[in-house]
Amino acid sequence: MAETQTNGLEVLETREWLDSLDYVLSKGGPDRAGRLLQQLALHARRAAGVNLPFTATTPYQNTIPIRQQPPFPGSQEMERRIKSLVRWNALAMVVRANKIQEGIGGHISTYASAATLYEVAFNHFLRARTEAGDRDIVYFQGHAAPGMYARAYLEGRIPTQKLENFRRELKPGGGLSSYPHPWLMPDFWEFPTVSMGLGPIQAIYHARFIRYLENRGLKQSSGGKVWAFLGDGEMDEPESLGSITLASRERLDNLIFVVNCNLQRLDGPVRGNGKIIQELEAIFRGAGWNVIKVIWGSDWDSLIQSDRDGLLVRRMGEITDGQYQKYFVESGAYFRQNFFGTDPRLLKMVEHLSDEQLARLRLGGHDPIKVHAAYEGKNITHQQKKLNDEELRLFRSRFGIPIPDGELHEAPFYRPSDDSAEIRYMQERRKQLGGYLPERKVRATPLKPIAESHFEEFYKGTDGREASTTMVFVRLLSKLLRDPEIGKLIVPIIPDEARTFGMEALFRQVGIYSSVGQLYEPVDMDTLLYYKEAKDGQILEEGITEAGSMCSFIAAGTAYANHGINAIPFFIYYSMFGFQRIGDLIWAAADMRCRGFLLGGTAGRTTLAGEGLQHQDGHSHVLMLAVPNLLAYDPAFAYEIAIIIQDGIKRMYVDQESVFYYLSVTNEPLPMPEMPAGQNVREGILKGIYRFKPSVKKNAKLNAQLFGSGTIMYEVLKAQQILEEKYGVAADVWSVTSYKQLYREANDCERWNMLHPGATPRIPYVTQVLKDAPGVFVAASDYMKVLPESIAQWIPGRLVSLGTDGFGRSENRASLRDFFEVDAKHIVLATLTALQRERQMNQEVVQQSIRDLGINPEKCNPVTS
Ligand SMILES: Cc1ncc(C[n+]2csc(CCOP(=O)(O)OP(=O)(O)O)c2C)c(N)n1
Ligand SMILES: [Mg+2]
Repeated sequence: MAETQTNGLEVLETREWLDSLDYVLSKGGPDRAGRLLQQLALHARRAAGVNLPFTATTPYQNTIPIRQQPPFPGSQEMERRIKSLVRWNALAMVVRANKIQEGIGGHISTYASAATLYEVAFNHFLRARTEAGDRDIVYFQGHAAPGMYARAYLEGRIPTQKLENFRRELKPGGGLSSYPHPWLMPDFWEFPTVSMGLGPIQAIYHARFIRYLENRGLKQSSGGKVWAFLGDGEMDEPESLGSITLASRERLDNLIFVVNCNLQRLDGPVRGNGKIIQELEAIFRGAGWNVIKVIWGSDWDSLIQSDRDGLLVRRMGEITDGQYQKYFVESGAYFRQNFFGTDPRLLKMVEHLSDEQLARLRLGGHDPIKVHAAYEGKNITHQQKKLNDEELRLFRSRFGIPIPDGELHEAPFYRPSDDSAEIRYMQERRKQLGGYLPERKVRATPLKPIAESHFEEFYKGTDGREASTTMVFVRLLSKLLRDPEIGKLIVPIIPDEARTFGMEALFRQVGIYSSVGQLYEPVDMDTLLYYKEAKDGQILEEGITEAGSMCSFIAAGTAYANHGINAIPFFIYYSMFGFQRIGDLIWAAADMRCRGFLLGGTAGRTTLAGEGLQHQDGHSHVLMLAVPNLLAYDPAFAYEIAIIIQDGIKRMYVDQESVFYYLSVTNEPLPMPEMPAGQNVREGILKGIYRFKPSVKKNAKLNAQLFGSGTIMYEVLKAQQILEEKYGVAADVWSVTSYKQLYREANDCERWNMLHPGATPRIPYVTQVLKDAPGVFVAASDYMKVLPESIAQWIPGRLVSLGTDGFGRSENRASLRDFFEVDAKHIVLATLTALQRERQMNQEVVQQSIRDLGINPEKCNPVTS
């Protein structure tokens, strides 16, 4: 291409065409020119089959041409000085943190390369309050946190002491968290963005959720925008790009991604052999986004304007990112020779510039490449955390910070006085934009307690009729949806499994949210439960995206803070595709003090029949142990679900606790019993254990305590009967609704006792309730054995744990429970074995029981088979 362009005739021909186009442009404007070009392309294709190569990219130049640049609205000089102050203090924070404690860390270059992006936004765009009373929602790039702290310090919002304790949160008086963590800094950060990829996907779903709130009439104010500041390396995370079509499909013009293409990630260039800016442009344009590229700074303007034949822009487009990085660190002479030297005409374009000017051409300015060049270009690696005194001196001088050489070694912070021009300017700008950012506030007022009457029907049981716990949940949800107070606040979220969970009745009851309503006649229109989409629909039917659904859950579950709306999300999903699929988003939700209910549907390794290894979940409850502020329940009965959800709404929305819930629900239809009488049943359900069914056998010599959870409870109840009838063992059955709650509380007691040696020791709840329970202890659940074992040390006796360790199988429930050894016969055998170990039973009885129960002692071990 370049070669043919040097052919004189062609050059002339091209010129003529360009002149003609210029004429059309000047007479008819860009629209006319665009139509003409389309017609030309069509003509070339029809007449001679000319195939224009498909391209989603535009040339490697700024999207906004020089002519269309609006004038800069503020004082560039003042903003330059403020930026220098922010940059100095951000740098000093990291350098000081590392000087005081070697290796405490912190990123310098992320913020350094993005400072201009942030400062322009802070001074002119990011609104803490809009005229309509709305506000912008901002996802800050996690690794740029030092810049946000430094700015807040200059704004007078963070004292020097805290800045001093950056990354030293446990110091007296507290410090600043390394990255954005609402859990640790609940008045400052709103979004934990530092696990890369989670910010962009959450921003998309948040922007969509805002539209949902508006369309449903829950949010009055509008006009706020969602901003996400992102790294170019970060865009490789599947979460970053995986949901971008949602934004265009939903026409989310309230969403802005600012991708800082500094071409660099930690180890090296993001696309050494390619061009990340072009790659991202193609992806986003292809997905229907409006992409604005900012590549070259004003210094290049005159060169670009004189590039009549497009030689320069073509050359710019040829260079790989890796090579650009080389230019940033090389001399002007190298740049001249290597970049411009490929064509005498290019060389001519810059002959009026000295090598020095050429080098400066690439550095300085306000665009990301130049900011990046100014910092990184000095051979400072991306991971650098320490600077020597000479480097500090250079920075000090470049930023014009009045710190004498003698004090530089300490990298002191610097804040001009409140009445300095800089501080007054930045305060005034923020005032104009409605206040400071970031700032986290709880904007909703607590809900009033909800009516007990919604829950009462579930206390009575089903009178022998069979119902799965999923059906129970769905029934409860549909009742709550009708509540005059909280009904509208409920946000049901489903990734394409509503019919699996028997929720299709809700389609009709509350509708599926769609920003455009329903533009087609659904095929199932004539059925009662047709797929009804509506603009004010309440269900978020997300399609097959657990990650997207979780982002909706987070947007809804944090709306109490972000939007002053007590949205109550219920996200029901295939439990296997919960924590192990999107655990990091659950972790982020926890950090964000998100509220709401996660429901792991079709739960249980042996309860989900037929589906096999990749569907049967026997470990989500183990994984959920990890999330500090999550309450996890594995309920067996309808009334347990009612009590837990009732309490959850109270704790989260009335009492305003920063907790959220996980309930596993199953699809095995079973008769739901009535709630046993007794004061402590309700308490036991919430705390994790209560006696569900004592043995009818009085004064038995042999005793056992059986723990059951979820549907395995029914196997435990069968075992209770066999033990009583065939082996003379009086067994009490306990419902364990939450091993996690018991584990947490027992640890709490232990810890308190350790720290208070002289005081009366606290006794864990589980120990208290079992204190007079005689005999052996056997637990069975549809989860891994480690779950009951987590509380073994607080049981007044040795605990035998039966569980479902291993890979699932496609089979029916009975075979699965036999295979995993969690059915009634194995519970009986485990109990007899425990009794024998206590020397309360003869070995012969146990041996005989194996034959009687029909257990094959040589069967393979499910854990490894
Ligand atoms: C999910 C995840 N993986 C890895 C990291 C560790 N990490 C921190 S910064 C970084 C590189 C970031 O590069 P980029 O997104 O280009 O940001 P830049 O600092 O260049 O602005 C990595 C890999 C992380 N924070 N999150
Ligand atoms: Mg980068």
